[in-house]
Amino acid sequence: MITPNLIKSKVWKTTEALSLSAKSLRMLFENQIPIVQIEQFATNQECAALVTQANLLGFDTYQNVTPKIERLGITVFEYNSIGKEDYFLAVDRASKEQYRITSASFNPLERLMARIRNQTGTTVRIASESCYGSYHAGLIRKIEQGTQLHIDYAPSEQIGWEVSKVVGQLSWNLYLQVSANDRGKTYIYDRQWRSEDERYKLDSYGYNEAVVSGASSICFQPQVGDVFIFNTQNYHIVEPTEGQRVTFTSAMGLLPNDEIIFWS
Ligand SMILES: O=C(O)CCC(=O)C(=O)O
Ligand SMILES: [Fe+2]
Repeated sequence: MITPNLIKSKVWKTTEALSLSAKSLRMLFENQIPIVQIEQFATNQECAALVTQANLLGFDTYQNVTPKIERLGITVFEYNSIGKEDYFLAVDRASKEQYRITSASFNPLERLMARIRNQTGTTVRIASESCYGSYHAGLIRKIEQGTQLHIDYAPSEQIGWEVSKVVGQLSWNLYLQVSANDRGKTYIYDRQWRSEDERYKLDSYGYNEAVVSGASSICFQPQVGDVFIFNTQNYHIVEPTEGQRVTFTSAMGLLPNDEIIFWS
């Protein structure tokens, strides 16, 4: 059990990455630890096969996002301005496209959901919306020029969507391809978004770095096949890389009834 009623913003008790368990997930939702790491979640071969298939289908570029980020799959972030109805109309096509990729290798989302189900014993499912049905979950994403400093937090960003009911939000990334050099690290700050931070907002998603001034941070250098999970109410930023940096990713949230939901 994850006990969502305990969720409060706390400071990190450690900067170490913990392995996946019911306890470490709860600590991550409560912002007591910065990351959960699952080493060797997938083999190099499994990851390479996903990248090959994704490249065959071709990536789209995120709308209204600089620097450029590419993805396969749809996001609530982009459909916020287009409309919820259109998002749900696009789910079927996105799921079929995802199947064409994962059927050539394996489905990282299903593997992760099964592991979390085993560890926590709680209901673990794809998010759904009354009247519209299932959300899409699972992007293949290329972040090569880095990101701005940002958060991903449905209670503040997806108002009016069911996913905004989560009491804590995480992101998980399976690193499918990374460049050999020492770049493309992900930095996470021990500083969670609060409503008064909106004055630091720069554009569609970036925040001025003054918002994290004085906050401690950790960074990690992903290896192919690893999964890293972190709390996306915390400010975070990905540094640019030279070459390819491809992940399989989605959002993951805890509902007040203890269910864990996934969406993109
Ligand atoms: O690619 C990464 O390491 C993290 C990307 C990110 O901003 C997220 O997953 O929320
Ligand atoms: Fe993010």
